[in-house]
Amino acid sequence: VSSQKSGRGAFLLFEGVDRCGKTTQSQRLVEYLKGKGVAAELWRFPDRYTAIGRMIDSYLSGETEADDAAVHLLFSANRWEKREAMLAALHAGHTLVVDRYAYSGAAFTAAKKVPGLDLEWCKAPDKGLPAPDAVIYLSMSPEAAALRGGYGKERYEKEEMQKEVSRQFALLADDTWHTVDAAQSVKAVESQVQEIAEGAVASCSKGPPLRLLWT
Ligand code: 2DT
Repeated sequence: VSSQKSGRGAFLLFEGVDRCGKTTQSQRLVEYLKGKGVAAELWRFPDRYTAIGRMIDSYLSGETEADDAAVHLLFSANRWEKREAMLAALHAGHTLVVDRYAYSGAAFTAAKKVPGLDLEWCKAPDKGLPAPDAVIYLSMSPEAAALRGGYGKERYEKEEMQKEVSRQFALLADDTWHTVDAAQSVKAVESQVQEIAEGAVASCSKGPPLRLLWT
């Protein structure tokens, strides 16, 4: 795989419950792609370093309280504020390996079961964002994930919440999804991830138009 000038980079997205290995696998994939001569960058959402991202960070850490709908819209705005930079990078031929995106956005808020904030409501603000070329869903039961050294102290890191999140993720699976069993060894997961990524990078080098999310 090599990025051809006429094509574009691939948008590769990792999703999954907390502690499924997304962060490790996304870092390893970037290193692997770079080693193959692919211009690859690691991105993650929420991006906690913008003004909106700092509000999200303060909410997740439990430092501040906020209305669930308002917080949902902040997470979405945090993606919209990165839209132009994402498009520029992809069109410049850079492959983006992204750790969480709008699927986490919809799954986590819908998992709260707030009246009115159903899955369709949760998806609406992200409609029209750049859509991933491939979603790599690292599938793992919340029980197994919890055994991996336990959850941290952030707001959503509780087994009950994670169970509901994984139910919501299942409702979001679409034709870009590749489910990888995250309970396998790091190496086994890694090689499946590499195969999916190489396929997407190769087809994006032919320059297919980027799709718009949920439209
Ligand atoms: P990290 O642990 O990966 O930093 O995620 N989340 C994330 C949402 O509720 N909505 C979103 O749109 C996104 C991207 C998932 C921090 C937590 O934020 C949740 C876990």
